Amino acid sequence: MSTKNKVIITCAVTGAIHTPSMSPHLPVSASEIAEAAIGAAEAGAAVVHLHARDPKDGRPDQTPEGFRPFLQVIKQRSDCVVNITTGGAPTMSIQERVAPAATWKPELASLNMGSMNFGLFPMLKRFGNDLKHEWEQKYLSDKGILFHNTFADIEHILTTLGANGTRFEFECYDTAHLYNLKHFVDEGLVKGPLFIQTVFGLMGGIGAHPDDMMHMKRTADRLFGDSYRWSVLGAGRNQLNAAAMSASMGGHVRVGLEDSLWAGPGKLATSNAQQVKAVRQIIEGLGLEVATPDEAREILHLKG
Ligand code: KMH
Ligand code: ZN
Repeated sequence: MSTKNKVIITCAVTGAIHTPSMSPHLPVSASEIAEAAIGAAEAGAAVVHLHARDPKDGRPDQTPEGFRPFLQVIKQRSDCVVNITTGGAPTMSIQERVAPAATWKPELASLNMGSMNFGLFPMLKRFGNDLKHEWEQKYLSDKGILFHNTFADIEHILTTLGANGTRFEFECYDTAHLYNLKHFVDEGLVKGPLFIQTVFGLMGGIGAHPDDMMHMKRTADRLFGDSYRWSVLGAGRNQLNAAAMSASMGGHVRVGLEDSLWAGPGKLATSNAQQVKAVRQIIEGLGLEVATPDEAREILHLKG
């Protein structure tokens, strides 16, 4: 089959950045996460990127058991590619973060390519009065959150999960992270095609201006030539314009409530599938096609 002009949509269905008080549509329980992932896949997402949450209060949960119930349902009802987070939440240790993907051996796992400040506190301005749980207030107030991804951490994840045939969504939040990835390519620890998820507009990372996007793309082109597949994640209100820019330049896209709660200015998205449908319309409007899960497997050389 020809995969030319096929665009992979990844849907990140819940994540660990947004908290339950911010939107009644954020999936929290295992059944909500499963239904959201299946709905996104039915709308056109070839890949679902998954985190778990504690159903009691919605806080991020990185225990392998927290993933089991929704992984089972998704596998029964969809052939989409499952991508398990190794980012977890920036407050977690690297041992906690790697455990779910080490246990469930998915086709894909995220891999965050450098340490950085993680600025969740700007969200307090918007949501401070609405936060129901004490943990949310504490989480968003912390101006000292470091997202810890040392060279040793990255190598640990690469070798632990690589041994199971898991491949990676390399999350790069700035140009330095592309150079970090190049180091691991030079060391022979990773092989192409690399699936590079460039992340724009998170506080602590690069901005979401078209110049920022072009700079990341040019740098990746220079470092990796044709041995990488480019995907774009625009945070918050940058989600769709960043995706449109990527698709129009031959890239892939990521949407989902992990990355943005919105369906337009001041309008909460009511589901992950809604965002997938919106980005699909853009892709098809550009005369491109959405990749099926099997086409995504072929493009990214996944184990299937
Ligand atoms: N929340 C995204 C910006 C991970 O799960 O490894 C980054 C992310 C991290 O998806
Ligand atoms: Zn994530």
